[in-house]
Amino acid sequence: MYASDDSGPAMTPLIARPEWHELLAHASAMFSQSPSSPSSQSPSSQSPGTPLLRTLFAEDPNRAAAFTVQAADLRLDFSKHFVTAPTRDALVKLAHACGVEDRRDAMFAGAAINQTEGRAVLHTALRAEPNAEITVDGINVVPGIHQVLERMRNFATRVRSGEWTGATGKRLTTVINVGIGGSDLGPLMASTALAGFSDPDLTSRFVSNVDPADLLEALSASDPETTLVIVASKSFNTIETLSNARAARAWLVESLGEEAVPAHFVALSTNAEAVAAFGIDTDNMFGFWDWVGGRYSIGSAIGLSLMIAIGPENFDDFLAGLRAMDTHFQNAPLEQNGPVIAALLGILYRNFWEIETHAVLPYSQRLSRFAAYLQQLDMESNGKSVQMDGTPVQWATGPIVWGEPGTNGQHAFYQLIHQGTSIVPSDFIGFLHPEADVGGQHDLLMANMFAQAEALAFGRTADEVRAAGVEEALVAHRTFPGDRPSTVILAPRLTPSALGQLIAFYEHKVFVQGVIWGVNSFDQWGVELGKALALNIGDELTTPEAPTLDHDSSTNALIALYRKAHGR
Ligand code: G6Q
Repeated sequence: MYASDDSGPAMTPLIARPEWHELLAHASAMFSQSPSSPSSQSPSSQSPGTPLLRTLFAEDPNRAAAFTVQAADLRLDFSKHFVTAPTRDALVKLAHACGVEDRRDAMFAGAAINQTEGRAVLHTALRAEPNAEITVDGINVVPGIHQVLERMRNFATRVRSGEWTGATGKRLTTVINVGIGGSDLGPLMASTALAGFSDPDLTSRFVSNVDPADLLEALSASDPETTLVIVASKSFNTIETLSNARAARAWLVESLGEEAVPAHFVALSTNAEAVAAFGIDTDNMFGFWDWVGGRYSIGSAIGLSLMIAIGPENFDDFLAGLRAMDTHFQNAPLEQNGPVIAALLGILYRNFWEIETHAVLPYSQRLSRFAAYLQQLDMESNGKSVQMDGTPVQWATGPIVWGEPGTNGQHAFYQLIHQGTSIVPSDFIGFLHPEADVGGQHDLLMANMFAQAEALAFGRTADEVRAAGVEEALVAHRTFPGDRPSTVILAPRLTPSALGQLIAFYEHKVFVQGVIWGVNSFDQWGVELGKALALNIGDELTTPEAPTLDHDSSTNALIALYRKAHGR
């Protein structure tokens, strides 16, 4: 068992491990075989040769099956990556050497693995069965989790049925979630993804940005008499959220009076004192705990807006989906473990191919916010450059994550992925069955997804272009190098359970990478600095007396210009 005062498994520097060197030799050999690898691309190279992925598939007719993993309901096809069985073995050896399994077990057991904040990391407990036992500081946290879930279910049911009404007795039909970052992106993404499961009589809105346009847009489309405002803030001291919540409260009070607040405002937070000070009765607060990180909080009270939209039963299915992937992650051998393999491939590209970005390409319009959600999950977790013990890493860490749904992206940025000078490993995410179909369009959607993954991997050689009768002057332009690796993730349907599985798949992928890189995936000091600096500059922008500015000359000039524009 991993002890909380240990400095983690990365006692031997990652790059000094024999497994790292084995992998380096292995990856370099493969790297040099791909005509598309950066080292093979010189200005003089006329046309790339046969893509390495073509060779790998030709050598092993069983390749697709050999590199496909079933993780709960997700079918994960990793065959279009630069891996052979020995590569996979070398990657898995690295994971073993870095203590991935011990660290995973420590997380699930409630050890304080978030060392810089001295906290356990227990988003997995949020979806544990009621009879599970997970202790933090000697106390089983599971009963408390289920008590909050039960209160959420009761409240959501009453709102949905119209039993819980607004102050004037009208049914609440608009739910505005006011929160930011982890208190916004999860419920926003999941509500968008599961809109097909939502009560059509309810409208969900999300206000996050301190830009007044965000709040005004939501309020101007809402009626105070029929609106429920959910103030979602773990700390309840986030300036954006409190500013928006105060303004929303004033909007309500202006038309319905102070006494209307309890019927229209609830809070999701760990900070009961601040909730009460804000003016929300703590009877109308749904709590959670410091061991739930913001970006991992969708299964906690932060999911209340989602539960109201899709109903408690669907929310339970969502939790069951998260739990199904937890079970897979805990039990599957590493070489058959979906999140582990995905993490290791990410390490292969980031550290041995020096690739900086990773694209997430869902073939589902409902997943339009999924890449944004993963951006936070991945980049806030592993965008770190010091190890647990504070020493600098000597290897690359988290990639830049980005993406948009297909097929839209195909008509925009895919050009670069196909024929640009950067290799962008990509995740294609699709569903066998649509929520509803229109004239066979789902077939077309999926045909596009399969075709893109195929074209990226295998390309189109110059000879094939010539054979198609293309004039010589255009051959180079119409040649596709291939060797653009991707994972194809398929689920039967986009259900609450499937969404839960997808989320947990990525949570655990990010976790495994953080363990191998030796960083703390669960703090976010970079966010904290921005919060503190903005408070200071906020005062300088608004104070009536000209402040003494001691920033750099650029920041000083910007502040002065802004003050002048406002006649201050
Ligand atoms: C997430 C981060 C961050 C956080 C927001 C909102 O992991 O910690 O995105 O969720 O800053 O914080 P509050 O919920 O405390 O308002």
